[in-house]
Amino acid sequence: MSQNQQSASPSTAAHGGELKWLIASPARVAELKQESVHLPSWDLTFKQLCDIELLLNGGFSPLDGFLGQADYESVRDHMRLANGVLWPMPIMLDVTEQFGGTIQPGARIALRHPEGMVIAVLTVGDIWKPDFQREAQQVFGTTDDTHPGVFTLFKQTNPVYVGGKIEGLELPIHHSYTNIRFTPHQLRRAFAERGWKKIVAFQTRNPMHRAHVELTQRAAAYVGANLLIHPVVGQTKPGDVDHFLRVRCYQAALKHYDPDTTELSLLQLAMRMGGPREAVWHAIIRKNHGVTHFIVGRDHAGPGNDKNGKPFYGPYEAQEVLAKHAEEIGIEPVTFNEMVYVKELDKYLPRPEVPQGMTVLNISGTELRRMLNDGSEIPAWFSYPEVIDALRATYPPRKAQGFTVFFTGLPSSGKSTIANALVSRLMEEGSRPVTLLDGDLVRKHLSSELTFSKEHRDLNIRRIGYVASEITKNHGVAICAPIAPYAAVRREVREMVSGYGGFIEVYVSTPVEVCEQRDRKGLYAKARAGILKGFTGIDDPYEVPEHAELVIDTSRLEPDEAASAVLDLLAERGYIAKP
Ligand code: PPS
Repeated sequence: MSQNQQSASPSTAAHGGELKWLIASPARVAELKQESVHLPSWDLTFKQLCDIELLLNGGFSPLDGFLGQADYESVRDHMRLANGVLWPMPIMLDVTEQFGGTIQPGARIALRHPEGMVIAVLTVGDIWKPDFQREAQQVFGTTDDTHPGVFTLFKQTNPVYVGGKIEGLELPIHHSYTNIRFTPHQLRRAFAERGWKKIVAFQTRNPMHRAHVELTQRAAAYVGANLLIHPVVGQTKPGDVDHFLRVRCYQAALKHYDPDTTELSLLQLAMRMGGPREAVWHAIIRKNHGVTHFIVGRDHAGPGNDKNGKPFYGPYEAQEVLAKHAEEIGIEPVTFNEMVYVKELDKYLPRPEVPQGMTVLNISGTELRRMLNDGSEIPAWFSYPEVIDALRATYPPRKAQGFTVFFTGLPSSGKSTIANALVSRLMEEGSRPVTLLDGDLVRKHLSSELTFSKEHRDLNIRRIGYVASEITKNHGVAICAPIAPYAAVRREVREMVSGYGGFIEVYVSTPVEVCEQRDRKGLYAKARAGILKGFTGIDDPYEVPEHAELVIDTSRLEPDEAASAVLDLLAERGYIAKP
């Protein structure tokens, strides 16, 4: 495929507008480089990098920068820009109060890749403090932070929004799969060169198995179109398998398509898991990439269930909302029924077409995870050998996976003592290398400059989570034992780790009176005397875990018994052999 960035395709972008390309001319880039030396810099987060890539390459056409306040409010409340153009997702640059305080409308900011390159220069239009509760309610229809989009908004988004036009210097650099990351302009050009007029796109964030291949082939045949497999490899749902494994699966699945009619391209999108609104957004993005049809399944971009176990959106809501706006976008949605394997016929059929009395076989995502975890055989009707091999290489059975045991509890609750006992027992067991990340040890070696403010405690826990996730990814054992008093950052750590292996949260629930009586370091006494301020359990809060895998009260259990309880749970879950 041609790497030329400029579009040769006559087809218009979503809503009939022009397809944007916000990278400046070489002469202007040289000027911007000079100018940016003197500008305030903002280091883009991963999510912002995903957003800016699609702004710059035209994937987010008609946007030509981050939304200003009027556009933001209009998008939030009406799914439209202030000029009435359909646009469902607020895209702003979120910055800290400190940074926001240093800039004014009209200022120019150098937006930098974490590796230091200036990606774009932003001319500040508006700066404002958004109402996150309202945004969550309007955009996601809920303020329940079990919803990943709401969680990101409440807990991981900076409090100040900046809007304004951007001038691009270069697209964010990628080091993986660079030969299958095509911009909207490149894809359109390729489609035009190949004479493809009708193209149906398939969005996914999961590995592809036979059912997906059958479904996409059927959809393409049904509308008489070529096929674009367009998986998201930016930010997806927390706990998803990493994109390396997924792309290996896509490449393996691709062998079962006709290369003359099918294209694979990766999309660096930061998903919000916003269900119906997200489906509309995905369709606009796909239209911008030159496709004419878009496959939308059941529960498209679904965030899962709310805190009461009920789905956030109806199963067909995304299809319904997209159908209403499809014409305006200029794309045809292709809805489909679930494809299932019919045993007697040895083939896949849409569920409603299965002849009566025949046996339908299906393996859900959860079931597949279980089969990989316990090493059971995955039937050939379900997937392709190369896909199964790729999955097995990353997801060995649990007995060979890494895991993290994360103790949390009040000071002197017994976390370190149990953690130390557990480390010894796991070293005796000997199946994997074991690393202890005890609260005091981490503060000495990794976090010596941090205080006990909320911000610093969160940073401390994120560091522990990061190290634990790396250890888990490399099939080792991380035993963490910080206080970790705040629920939100504990959840972040769970999400960081659980994509790579096991995560066992152990709440050491020893009552505060018992902890205070023990007072092994004399810190409770200091806190009571007012010498030590902000001490957890005395004048700083401890948010009790609601979803811990295990609760241990050391006023009732000896350390060795407590360690045994953890080992029993690890054995029950298949991570270690039964003691
Ligand atoms: S946190 O909140 O998770 O970052 O805390 P952590 O790093 O685990 O704390 C390690 C030990 O620091 C001692 N210490 C305090 N704890 C709580 N609040 C305040 N203000 C404080 N100042 C010092 C405390 O003894 C912690 O160790 P443990 O093992 O929990 O007693």
